[in-house]
Amino acid sequence: MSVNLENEYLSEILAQYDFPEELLGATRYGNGHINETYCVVCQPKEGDAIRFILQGMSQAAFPHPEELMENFVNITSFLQRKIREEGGDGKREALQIIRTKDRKNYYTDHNGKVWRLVPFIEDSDCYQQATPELFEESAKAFGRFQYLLRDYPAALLHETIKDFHNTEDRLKKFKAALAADKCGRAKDVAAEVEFVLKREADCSVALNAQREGKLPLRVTHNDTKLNNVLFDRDTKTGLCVIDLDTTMPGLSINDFGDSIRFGANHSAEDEKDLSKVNFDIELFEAYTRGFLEGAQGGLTEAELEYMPWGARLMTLECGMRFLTDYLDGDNYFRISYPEQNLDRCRTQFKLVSDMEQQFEQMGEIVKKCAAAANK
Ligand code: ADP
Ligand code: GN1
Ligand code: MG
Repeated sequence: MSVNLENEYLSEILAQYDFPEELLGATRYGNGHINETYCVVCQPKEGDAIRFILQGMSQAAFPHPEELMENFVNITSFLQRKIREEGGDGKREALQIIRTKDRKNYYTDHNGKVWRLVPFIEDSDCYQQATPELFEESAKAFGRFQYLLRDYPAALLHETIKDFHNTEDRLKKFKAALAADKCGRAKDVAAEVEFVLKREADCSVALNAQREGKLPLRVTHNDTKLNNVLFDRDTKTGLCVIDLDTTMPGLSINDFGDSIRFGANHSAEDEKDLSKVNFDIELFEAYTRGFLEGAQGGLTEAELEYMPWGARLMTLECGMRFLTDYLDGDNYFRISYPEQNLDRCRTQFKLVSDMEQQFEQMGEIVKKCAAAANK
């Protein structure tokens, strides 16, 4: 039987691995903006087909993929051990690298692109939008992720993307892209530029709190989108946190905030009709409850106090990043149509405005959930 490959160059990569019996094919998979993800299907002599996830690391996002892979292998081994110690199923609840024929953790292709292979976690689902119940489950999974890594030696982690959630630096990069105006697009985004410039001071809020010693550095995921957690199909509970490429020292409020940014609304990240884009305080409450439960009391008073800021800042920062990429010519986030990064930016800024209006209420909800969690 012929192998069905979506891209010819995949045969070079697949040839590095010992697959069980017959390789049937590899097709593009998932909704990630960064990596190149494929689902690989094999048919053993007996039994059901076996699937794998093959991923090529984005060269635009990750300047040192070999360091990223060192983090990946160390973190996943650590998680496997922790989960087993707690009586969980390491194989389903954490990712695990599959080595190449020559026992390497990854393969670097002829273009210098790094590839990794992991088992496909079967009987799981991945969501782009959630009900309050599912959102709360994802929060437990991300809170637990942080909890499981609480004594991971942070000094061993490479910083895979420098200044990833340094909002001041993101602002600086935005201003540089605006000044360079490589594609002549600045004239079309005056309102968005003004939106950012009015919020310059906000970009320093979490960083100031960190510099003042109020917010501790922890091992955090840093990309806590709803679609970076797999749910068990039967129980509908959070099963496995994936997309570990940016797991490195960071702030807990950013992990909290990035989930709120993506999940506490009922619209797509690139929705054009902004009247459909509304921050949902009920979803915010569901996530807060779940995150505090998953973190098992591991957050300080100051972290709790700054959680609403985490949501506002991750949303503002992400909007700024989309706008920067739009001005730069869309080199970082994958797009499927020309204005997509601008549309993404606009949804984020709409959500920021909503959060600003409901900020006090957000603080009250965190307090209420923290009090309930301590009972
Ligand atoms: P990206 O960095 O591009 O977002 P991800 O690691 O998040 O890449 O993977 C993209 C998508 O592929 C996920 O949202 C999920 O749907 C799917 N996926 C990734 N790893 C697995 C896995 N081990 N099992 C099942 N699905 C997976
Ligand atoms: C990217 O890889 P993915 O699609 O899970 C990005 C995040 C952004 C997100 C916006 C490494 O996440 O930081 O918040 O898009 N990941 C990286 O949707 O830049
Ligand atoms: Mg992802």
